Parts: sequence; C-alpha cells; structure tokens
Amino acid sequence: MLRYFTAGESHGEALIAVLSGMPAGLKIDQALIDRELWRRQQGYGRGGRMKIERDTAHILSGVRHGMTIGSPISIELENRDWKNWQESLPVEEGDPGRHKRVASPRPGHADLAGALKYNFPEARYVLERASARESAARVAIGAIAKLFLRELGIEVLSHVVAVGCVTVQNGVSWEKIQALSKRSEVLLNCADLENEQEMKEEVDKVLKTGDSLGGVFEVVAHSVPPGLGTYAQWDERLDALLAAAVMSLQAVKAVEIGSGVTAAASPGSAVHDEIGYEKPANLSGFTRTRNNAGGVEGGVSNGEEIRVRGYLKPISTLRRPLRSVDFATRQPVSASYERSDVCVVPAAGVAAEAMVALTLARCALEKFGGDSMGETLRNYQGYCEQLKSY
Ligand code: EPS
Repeated sequence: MLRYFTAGESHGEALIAVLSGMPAGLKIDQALIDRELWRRQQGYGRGGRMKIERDTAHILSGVRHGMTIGSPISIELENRDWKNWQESLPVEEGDPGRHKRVASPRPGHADLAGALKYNFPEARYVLERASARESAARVAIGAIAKLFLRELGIEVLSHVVAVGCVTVQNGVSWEKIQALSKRSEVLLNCADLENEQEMKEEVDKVLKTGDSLGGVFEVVAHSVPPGLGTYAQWDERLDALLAAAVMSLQAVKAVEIGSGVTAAASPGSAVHDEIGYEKPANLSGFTRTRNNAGGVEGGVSNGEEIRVRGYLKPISTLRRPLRSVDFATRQPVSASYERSDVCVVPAAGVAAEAMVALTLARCALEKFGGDSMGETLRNYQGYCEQLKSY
C-alpha cells in the first residue's frame, strides 16, 4: 500500500516527506519535482516568505541511479528562512528570552484550538506545524505520484475557478488547463484572462484594506480508467478518499466532486450523465454527454475526467487583525500578526494536485500494484485488455 507522511515546521531547518510503497523501476525526473515545487510557490498575493524560499527536492533515499528501488523514498526541503529563526526556535533548550511568542490567537487559525489541545501557553508551536508551508512536502511526493500515474497515461493538473467573489462561469477544457500549467509566469492560474485580471484587482483591493481572500480551485485528473476505488466498503470509496485528501489541505473548508453542489438543487434529469456507446471512443467504448458526476459514480472512477473542487476560506492572518484575547492576561487585544499571504488559491490548487495524484496512485497500486513497474504495468495492460473486450 502506498503510504506517506510529512514532518517539519514552517521555520524549522527543513521539511521532510516519506513515501513508502512505490514500486521499483520508476524513472525519477528531478526537474519535474522541482517544477512542481516552483508552481506551488507562485501566484499573485503571496507574502514576503516566498521571496526567501526556493524549494528544491533533496532526495535522501529510495532512489538510486535515477530509479525508485522499492524502498521508502525520503525527501528533504530546506527552509531558507531557518537561518532567521535558529535562535528563537532551537532544537536545544536555547535562550527562552529569544522565543517569539504568538501572544493572541488568530480567529480562523489553528492557534487557539491547538494551544488548548497541546497545553501550550501561547501558539508558536501550533503555528509552526499548522502552517501551509507543510504542503510543499506533499507536493514533492505528489510529483513522484504524478510520475507513476504518467506511466498509466494519467495526468493531474489544476486551475483557479474563483478568487473572492470573482468566478469563472464556464467549464474549462483539459487543453486550456494543460496550457496554463506550462506558463512561465503564474498570476492566478486562471484559464480566463479577463477573469484573471479581475481576480488580480480583487487581490489588490484587499491588499489595500489589510484583509485577505479565499477562493476555489479545481483539480482535474485526465485519462483515469474506470474502476479505481470501490463501493464495497465506505473507506475505499474514491470520492471519500479524494474529499479527505483535498480537505486535509490547510484552509480548505469544503470539497465538491463534479457539480455536486448545484446538483443538490437540480432534478435528476438535469444532473445525471446519460450513457452512450461508441467503439473505440475510449478503453471501454461507453461514453457520456457530460460529466456532472466529476468522473466518480458509486465511489468508483467511471472513465471520465475526475474533477474535484476545493473551497478555501480567506487566510486567517489579517494585517488589520480581528479581535482576540491575550493568552496570558485574557484581556481583549487584536489577533497576532506576522508577515502573511493575502491569497493562496493557485498554490493550494497545486498542493491539491499532489493530494489527488497520491490518492489515485494509491488506488491504482491497490488495483494493479506489483513490486516493480514492469509487474504493475503488465497488470494494468491486462486490465485494459479486459475493458477493450468487455
Ligand atoms: C503561513 C504563513 C506564511 C506563509 C506560509 C504559510 O509564512 P511566514 O509565517 O513564514 O510568513 O508564507 O506559507 C509558506 C511558507 C509556504 O511555503 O507556502 C501560515 O501561517 O500558514
């Protein structure tokens, strides 16, 4: 089974990701991993931190001579900002006088719940691990999942659907999303240039007012075969796994598969995707006129594109802080403010690509998995033959 963990704090020395269960013999493209890390760092509305960091993957284990060897893969990402925090966040006891307290919890952040849970007198350690900096580690191993999925012909990308109240109205084609991913400059990762300008203006507006913005991204997985995930058990349903994977990203407050939200208010005739047959249109020959299901029916991929949306709350660190309470005195104060982002929707979309890729890779390995890529691909090709002759 594919398993993964991350470790590391936002201003600690490094982030670490461990990916276990990847078959041996997968070619590793270091440039692709670094490109994914770069993509996550982009986007209009990021704060000063992104000027400091230059994320690159330092692979420590599990890859030799450019190939996976079936052993756990571990990757280290350096935190360049560490040099500014070594004295205030040392591993050793250090000088308590240098500690940078987070004196009042930010509404919307993990600060208060985390401090209560771990019995910390203030929120520094909470912030350090709850930070979305952690998602960089997921992107590094997500890139390896993407390399694996590519061997099966599957690709995963994202685009931004909304920033604040500016929303793209029409569905965006796979080709447009692919073109977006090749841009050398990322503004808001939105396929509609007019909307993207409006989104930028929206970010500018909140930059002036000291506020923050949320939004919506959509992750699209292209060329997914039917049959990943199963309705047989609740915790093996692909939609449930995707929802948990995307929801686990910092600031995501809702997840939608296909047109799930509007479907709830529509009659069945306007929602369900009618079925046709046109050999050899795709692997199985069964076709759809539309994809409101977002590529999953009954917890199983149905052969259409998988479309998952993540809804982000606005960043909870505000330059014009909301009311809070001082941890020590319990007196009303403004919530703590350190440097922060204003809008991270494009970055969250890239992190969600990684989570979707890891989820699909896990399901694909459960169905086709072998210890080597050769064995896995043989199993996959056998299944494709079965679909073709169905
Ligand atoms: C974050 C706060 C900011 C963001 C950070 C997430 O960091 P800092 O406190 O160092 O300014 O930039 O995101 C990243 C570092 C990143 O790599 O995405 C938070 O509190 O969640």
